[in-house]
Amino acid sequence: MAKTILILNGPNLNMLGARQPEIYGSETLDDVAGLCAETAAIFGQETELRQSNHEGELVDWIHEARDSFAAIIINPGAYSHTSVAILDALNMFEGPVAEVHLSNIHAREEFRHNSYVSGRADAVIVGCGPAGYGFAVEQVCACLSDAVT
Ligand code: CA2
Repeated sequence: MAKTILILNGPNLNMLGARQPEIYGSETLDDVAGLCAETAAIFGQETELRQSNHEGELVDWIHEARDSFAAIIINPGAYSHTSVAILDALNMFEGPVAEVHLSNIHAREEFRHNSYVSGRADAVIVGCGPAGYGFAVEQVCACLSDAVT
């Protein structure tokens, strides 16, 4: 049976749609979950979206993904710029990894320009808003179908 694509979201992303719509848009994380599920269905895949405000919980979920999920899409939020722990966990995962940022982190404050996670990601999508998650699903589905052909 095909494994699911795990979509992880870091701190404060549960507030999506409720605050700072000028930066992050007005769609909610539930809307993002719907977009991802619909996009994955086109490719015969399924998605599961999770969000945590805790670095260790994200690390635990990445460990879980090693046996239980086909690919990881991750918006690590502010942990992108600080977390070697999340990078180390992703380096232990063997499937495709795509990193998503709603905003263009390169056009924002300098401290947002580096993402540790980008060192492991197979694809990085920034500045496309919630649509970026859909692009990431398309990308990992393409990687997964390449892997079986
Ligand atoms: O652009 C992105 O997706 C970020 O990962 C979002 C993070 C930020 O720290 C990164 O530099 C870039 C912040 C997530 C905060 O999410 C909110 C959503 C709605 C309202 C307030 C915060």
